[in-house]
Amino acid sequence: MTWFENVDKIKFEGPKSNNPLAFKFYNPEEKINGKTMEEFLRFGVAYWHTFTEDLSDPFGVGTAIRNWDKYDGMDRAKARVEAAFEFFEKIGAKYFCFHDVDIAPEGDSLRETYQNLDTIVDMIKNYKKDSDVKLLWNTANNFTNPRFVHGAASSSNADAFAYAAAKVKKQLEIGKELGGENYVFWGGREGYETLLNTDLKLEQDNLGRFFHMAVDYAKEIGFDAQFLIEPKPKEPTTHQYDFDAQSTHAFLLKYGLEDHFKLNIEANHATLAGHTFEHELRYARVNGILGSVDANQGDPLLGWDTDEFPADIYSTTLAMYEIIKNGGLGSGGLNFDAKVRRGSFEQNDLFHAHIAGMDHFAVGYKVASQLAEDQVFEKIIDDRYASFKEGIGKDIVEGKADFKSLEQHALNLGEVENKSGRLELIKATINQYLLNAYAGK
Ligand code: XLS
Ligand code: CA
Ligand code: CA
Repeated sequence: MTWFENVDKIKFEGPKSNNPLAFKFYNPEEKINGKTMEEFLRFGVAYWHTFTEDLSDPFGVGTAIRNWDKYDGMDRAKARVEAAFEFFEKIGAKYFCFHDVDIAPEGDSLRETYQNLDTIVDMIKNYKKDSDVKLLWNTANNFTNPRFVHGAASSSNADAFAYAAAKVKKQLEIGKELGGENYVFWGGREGYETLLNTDLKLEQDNLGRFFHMAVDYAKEIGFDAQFLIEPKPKEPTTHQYDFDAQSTHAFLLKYGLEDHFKLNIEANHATLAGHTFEHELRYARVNGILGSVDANQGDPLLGWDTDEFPADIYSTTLAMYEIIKNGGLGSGGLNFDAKVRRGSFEQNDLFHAHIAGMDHFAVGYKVASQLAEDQVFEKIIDDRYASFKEGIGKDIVEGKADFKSLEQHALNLGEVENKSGRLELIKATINQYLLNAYAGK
């Protein structure tokens, strides 16, 4: 049985190819800095957007045409596993990610849900035996079901807190069973709609308690995956507690969780927070908490979490620059938390979309590697901050200055002389690198 009949394994054909089912820029075997693109980029497929998503939106029903939808319930869940492994092989992604509810339907009770999960997890385990595809991360969906209407770990209802804990416990066990390399917490409803009925302190303290319990349980069962929190400022709640990288970092520090968590940075969540993708990556990188990436993009005209496939090579270049400077993503990867548009309802669009995403990150990777090799930004930044390498600047950095010595320095200065920031030149240089990368090929 094959689920994608008209598609063979996607190959690299180079920038001149017109074949919609071929990579133009992503060459898995090409080496950059001693590593193949495949090894460095660690692409992941998001189970929910690729196999579970029906492309419905708040105003319209699903449009997706999927072979596996001729079944329902557990039969459909099993068909999806078959289709998923065929897709992973054909697109050549080595990782995948899922929520509990993506892989198996919820039963009438938590016990029945567990049974459904166990059946599917056994099946995935079997498929994994004949494949080198690995689990990048799994997670518990503690936001869709009405039981989480007031939140999960930050719910006003202790029973919802307990139910959420049970679901995470089960996913930690499954992560261990499937050799998951990371485990993600995205606080879908961990936030509030209004302060008028919210005990903000209790909710955040409970969230801290919940994360500690998760850390303890993972330790107890010997599950040593990297824990990741995925920041997002809003949607579905008005205010989400893991607002952005910086506020999540503050939360981790406040609750003594900093040794156990890194961040999963999503491009679209960055823009919802009013930041660039590279801002969130940079903040996480320089603070040693960049763990993994949800590779997508938003639509600045809409301002929702549209989860589009990455197509902006300027953005993928700056993102890959941060990832290169981070020394790669460690156990993390580039997970396409992205869905095809509602109008792209044919099954093959799933291939076109992933090819585009992989190609655009490959371009970004190549250009960013060249920028890093030529030390383009390093030179600019070194020069810009040169005043901190000698004299009074060096004293400031080394903690040898105080207000009295600074005043003395200022009194003798005359006036402060600044140098140009040269932003236009910098942008033109980036474009030059982008345009030159494939020139003549
Ligand atoms: C939703 C999030 C979600 C997480 C995993 O906006 O991106 O899909 O990645 O729960
Ligand atoms: Ca995400
Ligand atoms: Ca998202």
